[in-house]
This record gives sequence, structure tokens and C-alpha cells, in this order.
Amino acid sequence: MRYHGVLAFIFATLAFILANNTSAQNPIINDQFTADPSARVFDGKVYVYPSHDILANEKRGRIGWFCMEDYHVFSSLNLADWTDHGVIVRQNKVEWVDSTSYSMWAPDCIYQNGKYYFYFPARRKNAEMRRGFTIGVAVSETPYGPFIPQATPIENVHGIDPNPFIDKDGQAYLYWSARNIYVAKLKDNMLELDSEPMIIPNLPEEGLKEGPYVFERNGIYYLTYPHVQDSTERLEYAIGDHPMGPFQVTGVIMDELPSGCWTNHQSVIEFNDQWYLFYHDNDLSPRFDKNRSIRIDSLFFNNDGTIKKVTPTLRGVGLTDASQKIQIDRYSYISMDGASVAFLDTLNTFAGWKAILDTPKAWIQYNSVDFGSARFKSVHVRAQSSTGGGMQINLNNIDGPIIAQVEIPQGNEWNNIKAHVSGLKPGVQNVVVSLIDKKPVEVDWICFD
Ligand code: FUB
Repeated sequence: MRYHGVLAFIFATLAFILANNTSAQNPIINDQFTADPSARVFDGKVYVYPSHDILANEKRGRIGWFCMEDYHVFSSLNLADWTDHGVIVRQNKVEWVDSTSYSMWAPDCIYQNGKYYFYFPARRKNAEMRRGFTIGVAVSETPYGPFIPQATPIENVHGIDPNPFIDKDGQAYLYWSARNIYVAKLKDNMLELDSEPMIIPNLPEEGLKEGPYVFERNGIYYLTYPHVQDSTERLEYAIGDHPMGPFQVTGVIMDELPSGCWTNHQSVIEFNDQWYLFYHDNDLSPRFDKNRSIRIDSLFFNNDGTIKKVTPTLRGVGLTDASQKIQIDRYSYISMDGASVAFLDTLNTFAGWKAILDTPKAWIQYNSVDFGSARFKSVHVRAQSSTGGGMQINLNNIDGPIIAQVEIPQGNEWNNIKAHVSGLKPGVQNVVVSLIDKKPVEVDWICFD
């Protein structure tokens, strides 16, 4: 117990020290690739257990394919500030995993009887099993580790994308995919199956189905899954009145991603009376869709319990503190003409994006900035303009009150410019940045102090 306490302390301290390059916008993690987000609420905090995409090369993985060697976990109290707790499971630290396979695909985690059970797929060492994936478990006393992997995978499971679910009566189930979606009961120890795997019937027969994630709301069991109906994966769901079904295909949660990213992968949680959809896209790797990034958007239900379709946004969820960098390129709305977004550095996408305004009155609106008691006296803007240019900041919308005007000096260097702010209102407001005349301006971020 004492040993675990000390380890937990070391982990917590490490987590605090680790880079916190995460944000209130989409994607939520910006210093590494992340995919297949399984979100959970433990003790009032949101934890996300994603896959960790890396780029394959001659020495690791298969070039042009998924490449994953470990898992991180991230947590947040407000869906805006995320802490990276570091690596929790690594392929070469799990006895049964083929540590040359870089195949640590979509995981999930659940709490039961005082412990956290982290389920993950990978390829096992035994030559005869090389073809297929199986699923293992690592156990921890905290949601962020240390997780101790079991020496062997779960018997009788062949497939990927594990999803544990615990019903109201305490019975645990494991779902996974292997072309079809499977379910079996779990024993109380959460490490062994307690029933024969069953293929969930009545799901679409054509097109790949994977990534099951089950949740319950008002007595309805929602089985959500990515499915290739047409050319790439879209997020669908089926509903039933028991965790083992029967389930009836009910609708689409999210259409195919406009980016063309071939995979998508979801989880759904309720947090502080709001439901959220976690999913992924290839924001930080637009040319290679096996390097993905996790995202969050709000999810709403109709009165009959069906799910309203979610449209992917750049703004994502959560409030942005006015004193933090407000990345307006993750906009809520944008003018029809003259406003666009581009990478700051196309060779290093982790540096993020910039907003470009190049037509008079072009604007970008960023919603839900928390101004607190509106004590701010100035705004800082990181911007550049090869011609020299001017921009203004309005509250609420493009016709709302002007709170600042900012002159950007002529040049090809980024400037940090400070300008006076007046007329701020307390609380949560939208900000709109617009071009005053026709001289183009590029904006990295703005923040208030
Ligand atoms: O991340 C690798 C695989 O891609 C996952 O296991 C699938 O769900 C798909 O997202």
C-alpha cells in the first residue's frame, strides 16, 4: 500500500512536470498524435485513454501503416486544460506482446471494486498467433497508473478495440471487434470472460464495423461503432434494452469526416450535466491519416432518446480563459470571404495554426471566452503583416461593441503587440477579430491581461 502510495506520488509529480501542450479547442492534444479516444469520468475528472500514433520508419513498424508502441493517459477538470500523465503501458514492457509489432491499437479503461482496468489490443509473441490481435489488461490503483500488465492476454478473445461496460447491477461486459462486434460477460476479477463470445446480430452486414463503445442513458443501451457505409468510417449507433442486445441500428452520430481521414473512433460521456462525443481526425497530419488527433464536441439527444447528429468543429468544447492564448484559428464562425487558416510551419504542424485576414471586414469569431470580472486593461496580439495593417476586436459578434483596435507594424516578423482594451463585459463572451482595411494580417493568438 505504502509502495503504491509513493509510486502514485511520483506519477502525479511527473504528470505535473510533463509538457501541458493541450487546449480547449480541437484537437485537444497538440504535442503528439493521439487517436481512438476512450473517455471516462472518474471522481469528477475526465480521463482520456487514446491510442498514440507515431510515424513508422525503416526501424520501427510498417511504413504507411498504423504504428503505436505505447499509451498515455490525459486528464482534465474542465475539458479545456489537459494534463498528460505520461506513458502508462509500453509494448516492450508487456510479457505477451510482440514488441516489434507496434500494434497497440484502441484501448479503454474502467473502474471496478477499487481498481482501474486498462484493456488494450496488441499482437502476441507466439508465432502461431502472429496473424491476429488479442486483448490484454493492465491493472492500477489510480486512473493514471502505475498500471501493471497481466502476464497473459484474456483467453478466448481474438480482435481489437476492447470496450468494457458495467451495468447497473454490477455485471461487467467486454465488447470488441473482429470484422463483427462481439460481446461476452466478464468475471468479477475483470480479467477473464464469463461467457462464450457472442457476435452482436442485426448490425450492418456490409462494410467494416469496429470500435464498439457502449453507454446507458435512461434505460436505453447505446452501442456506438464506426462503420464504412460508403467510403470512410462514419459513427453510427444501435439501441437495445440490455447490454447484450438485441440492438437495433438507429442512426448516424457523425458523418464521414470532411478531411477524408479513413478511420474515426468514438466514446460518449456525460460530464457536469452535458454529454460529449470524443472522436478523432487527422488535423495535425493532413496528408497521412494514420497520424491522428483526438477531438471533443457536445452531443445532444432528442426527446425520444435518439442522438442528434454531431457536426465536427474546430472550436470544440470548454471555456477559454481570457488570460490564456486564444487560438482564434480554432474558430466558431468565419466570414464567407477573406478569412482562412493555415499551419504556422508546414514542416512542423505541432507548432499549430494561424488565422489569415486579407479582405476588408473579413472576420473570425471565437466563442466562450471567460473574462471573469472583466478586470483586463489590455490585449496582447501575436501577429504579422507584410504591408502593415490594422485589426479590431468586437465582443459577441461582428456588429457587437468594439473593445480594441490593434496596429500591426509592417514586416515579415511576428510581433507581440499590446493594445488598450475598453468596454469589456464580465463573464463568458464571444470575441470577433476583423480586418479594418485591405492590408492583410496574420494572427497567431490573442490574450488579455
Ligand atoms: O487505431 C488503430 C485502429 O484504427 C483502431 O483500433 C480502429 O478503431 C481504428 O481507429
